[in-house]
Amino acid sequence: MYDLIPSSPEGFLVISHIMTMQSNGIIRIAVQRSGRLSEGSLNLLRSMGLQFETYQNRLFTTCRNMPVDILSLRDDDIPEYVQDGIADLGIVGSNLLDENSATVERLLPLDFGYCTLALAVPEQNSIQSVCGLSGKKIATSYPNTLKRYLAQKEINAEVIVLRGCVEIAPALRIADAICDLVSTGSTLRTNRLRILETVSRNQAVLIRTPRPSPAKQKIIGKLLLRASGVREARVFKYIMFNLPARKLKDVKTLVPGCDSPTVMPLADPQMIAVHSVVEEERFWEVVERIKECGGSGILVTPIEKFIR
Ligand code: PRT
Ligand code: ZN
Repeated sequence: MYDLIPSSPEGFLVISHIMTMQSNGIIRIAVQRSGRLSEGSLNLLRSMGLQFETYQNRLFTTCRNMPVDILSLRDDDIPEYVQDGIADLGIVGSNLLDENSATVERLLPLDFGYCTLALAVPEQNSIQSVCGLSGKKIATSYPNTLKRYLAQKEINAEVIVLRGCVEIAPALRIADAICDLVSTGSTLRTNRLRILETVSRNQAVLIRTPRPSPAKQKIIGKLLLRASGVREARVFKYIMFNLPARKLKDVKTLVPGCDSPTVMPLADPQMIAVHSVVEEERFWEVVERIKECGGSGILVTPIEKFIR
């Protein structure tokens, strides 16, 4: 028996449907059915080479080319489904994992669904730091995470739990401050709120059930390699440039590549061509250093897949 309590009636429906299915070694991946992580999750699975169709309101999709089923669920249900082995893998926001006590293994951050969980107060409010929240009311949908944070900072505030529309709580005088997810910041601006402090930085994460069978673990291992390949391809760019040969030692540490950069001779014996990969976030810093070392003809291309 599962001790799972799904957060929606639909959850019961999914469980009963799955319980009637034969356990046939097929890997089940749970993704958000309709929300901010849906498109990113399906794009990732397609980039991993999985071929499938998606139709609205379908709970299951079977992949054509791999022993994989995709379950489309409410995001809140995914951690428990994965914990209890109803799904073998899942994609959810790390904010949900921090909030939820489900026991799952975090396999890989996925580089989409970026947001922060932030404390915010009305623009005109005189509170300037989190210490000013002592004795105040804070509205949030993330009470566990917030309580942990407040305990860590030794702030004694009252936590008001709201399931939605947290941003209007100060205007309704339900709370003095809010603790909510922020991505573009436009909701805060519209409601004339300003960020006081970031509680956590979040993104979508690939999670795994704690005890997959050895047969399933083999397929999960393959899927993980593919997911890492897709992620690394997003994080890295392929870079090519010409360089005075004598400067190679200066540049080598900047663009180490997988093991070592590829170096090729040019018609001019004083010059070489260097090919390597560079992380997107270090990109401009690296290009500036290459230029300082006399690098020229710097070409950068996206990477389709990158397996280390
Ligand atoms: O129906 P279901 O339960 O599946 O979906 P949901 O409505 O609970 O979740 P959804 O789709 O809103 O969010 C799913 C996940 O996306 C979250 O758990 C986060 O990991 C991630 N994510 C990324 C966000 C945001 N960005 C985000 N901005 N989740 C919610 N928001 C909300 C936020 O709560 C606030 O209301 O968007 C508003 C702020 O957005 P900005 O752009 O105005 O700052
Ligand atoms: Zn949800």
